[in-house]
Amino acid sequence: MFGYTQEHGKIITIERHILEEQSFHPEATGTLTSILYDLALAGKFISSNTSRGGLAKILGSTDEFNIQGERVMKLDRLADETIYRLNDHTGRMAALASEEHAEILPIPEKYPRGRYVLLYDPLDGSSNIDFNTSIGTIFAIYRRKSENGPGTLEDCLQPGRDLVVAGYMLYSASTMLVYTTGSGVHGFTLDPGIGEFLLTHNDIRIPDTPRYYSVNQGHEHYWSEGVRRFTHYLQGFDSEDSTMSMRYIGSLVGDFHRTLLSGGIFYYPADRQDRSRPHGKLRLAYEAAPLAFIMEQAGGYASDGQQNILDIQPQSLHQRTPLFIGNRELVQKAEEFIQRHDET
Ligand code: FDP
Repeated sequence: MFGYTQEHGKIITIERHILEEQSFHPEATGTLTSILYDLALAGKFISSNTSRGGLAKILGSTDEFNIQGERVMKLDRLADETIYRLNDHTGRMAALASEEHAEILPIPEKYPRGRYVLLYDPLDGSSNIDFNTSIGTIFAIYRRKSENGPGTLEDCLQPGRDLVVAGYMLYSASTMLVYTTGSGVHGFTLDPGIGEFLLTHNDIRIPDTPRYYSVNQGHEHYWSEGVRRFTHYLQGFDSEDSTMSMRYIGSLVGDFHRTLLSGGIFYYPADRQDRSRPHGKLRLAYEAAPLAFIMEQAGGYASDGQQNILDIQPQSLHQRTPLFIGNRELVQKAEEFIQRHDET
């Protein structure tokens, strides 16, 4: 009636939702709840800046290149600093790690350290920024492994299976925050009028019937035989039944979000285009693992083509991985094609 999709007619803010989730865990201290508030606040800051775009003179790039060798866009920088500054002094984090920085980001000595580490991709899909196309932030929270003192690299190098919270913010026609603490996936839409994230997508499940496949088909020339044949299978070359439409934004959060809500598969396989990155483009810790955790919670599955993404123990902060993510049957089909046609 008021335009909000709410359970039992209730309007539920993200704050209230997080508190209700916390009440199911009597042992909880409220720390994670506070971290999620801070991330939601970061999302509001970033959203406000992305929506002002050219007005705020923050489109375009700086003169610098990040650890990935990509030019740093001004909005990337702003998003990166916003998340760091909202989390460095709260006493909840042992360390942070950002896709924009080579090393982990320590908590300054003057501030207390906490029990968690936060890994984040501040602004994913940044090559889309200047074209007013959707972009996003991805976050992943783990419990620290070290007992005390400054957080360590080892604290940040944990398999996705050990995630405590994973989520993303999508800056698009509307701004959304989607997260899981391991008990379902919930989506909130920012009402810019009141500055609140309101529950609009409770307990998201990936639809059983897949709708779209999503891949940068411009790279087909560089793919392995298995990936090429899998794509032809999706296009219905093997059987008319499996013909699927394709959608590709080139902005991982946007492509993932659509796959989650519509059903289907997103993949960014390994390719032979760039010898310096034989495992594809996407980063295990900042992109693949948190999205895999969300997808699994929504009833789907994510693989690197051979194994569950959540089982991979990262060896380095910026490790890359092939990613196949979406409906379980489709991802397993991709694994089958790769096993049958590609050398390992
Ligand atoms: P971008 O380079 O614009 O930051 O991982 C980064 C990413 O975007 C993903 O968001 C996106 O899925 C992918 O790269 C797009 O890569 P291609 O241009 O090679 O398709």
